[in-house]
Amino acid sequence: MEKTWRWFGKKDKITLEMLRQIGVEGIVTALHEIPNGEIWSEEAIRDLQRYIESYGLRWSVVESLPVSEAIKYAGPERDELIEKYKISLANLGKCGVKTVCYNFMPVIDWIRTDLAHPWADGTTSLYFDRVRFAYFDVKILAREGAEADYSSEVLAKVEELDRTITEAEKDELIDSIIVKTQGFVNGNIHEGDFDPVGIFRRLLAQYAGIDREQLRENMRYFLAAVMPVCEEYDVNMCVHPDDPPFQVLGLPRIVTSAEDIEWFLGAVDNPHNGLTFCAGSLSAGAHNDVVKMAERFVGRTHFVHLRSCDILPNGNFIEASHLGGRANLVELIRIFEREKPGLPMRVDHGRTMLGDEKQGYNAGYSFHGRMLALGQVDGMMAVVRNELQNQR
Ligand code: DNO
Repeated sequence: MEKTWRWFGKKDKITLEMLRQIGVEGIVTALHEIPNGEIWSEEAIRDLQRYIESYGLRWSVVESLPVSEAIKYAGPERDELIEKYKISLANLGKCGVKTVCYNFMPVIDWIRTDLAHPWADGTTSLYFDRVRFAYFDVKILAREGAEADYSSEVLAKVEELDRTITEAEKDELIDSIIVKTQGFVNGNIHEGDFDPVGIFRRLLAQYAGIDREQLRENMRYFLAAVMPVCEEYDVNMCVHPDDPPFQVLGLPRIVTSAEDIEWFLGAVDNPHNGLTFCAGSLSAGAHNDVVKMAERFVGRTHFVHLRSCDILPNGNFIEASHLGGRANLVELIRIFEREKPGLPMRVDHGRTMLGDEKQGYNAGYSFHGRMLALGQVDGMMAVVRNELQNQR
């Protein structure tokens, strides 16, 4: 697989010079400064591409070309936004950037409740705590009917937490769930936004009455509309699975399981309609057998995120070592190296360690932690390639 790295553009403290030194071959990035829904011009794409190439690297994958909310909930401006999306795709294709990652998660992209969960060795990682998440939903967001989505056991713990939680802890929870994890991935809420909870409530309201079936239909509509451009310019679209892979906050999530993936691949059955195989997101769902899913969907996988989660007995999940957890990266690498050796792969997230915590990196996107993970993955890939050679 091609070793790629998510880089957040010229303002990223982690420079292309540093990445070249640690063996990165391809860059995963986006035109982060262009607002969601606006056209990516050929000139702007070429400008960033030339910059990347001047370091001896290539722009391998776009993550993400964001799909605007109105496309997801089928607002009146949907067709106009899709036309713009098609122009951006064509411009990327003309420049030779042909793998485009996006997601179809309503309102909120990936979700964690704790961005610095301590490990015994002094490092920290990302974490999802079911009770704290329910607390956010029931007590902070105060979403109508939220209680119905949680067990009585979880609700009892929410009440318990309510007796001890401080205002500062509440703010931190809001920051973790809807601010710090969202802005830098071109999400709906950004650091410094006034009243993020109010913005969030307004966004949720746009999805009133939209259930799984309707969201699926909107995804099918979007994919069918962009496929002709993908065919013309040989661009591969690859949807990122929902993270975590289950329903949240009363919103439908439709890329959570093997059945969901089968559905969207079949709904628009075109090889350009594919998947970002995010082992981390998928492994956070107890219903997902990640290795089996890789075997089943490798043919339509255009991009891979290597990361692994552990699900704890209380249902919380933690981002595990890239060498451990439920995802079984060794087996995944065996499948991808055998079936599609050229696939772009990036290590996804890493521990915060060795001073990363002082750098203000985007949540999950440390330097040392990701470098360690890349070293581990690089080693696994070398062993797997050796196995494959010996079999020939
Ligand atoms: C989080 C990322 C996601 C991903 C988007 C793709 O770390 O994996 O935010 O980039 O969902 O559109």
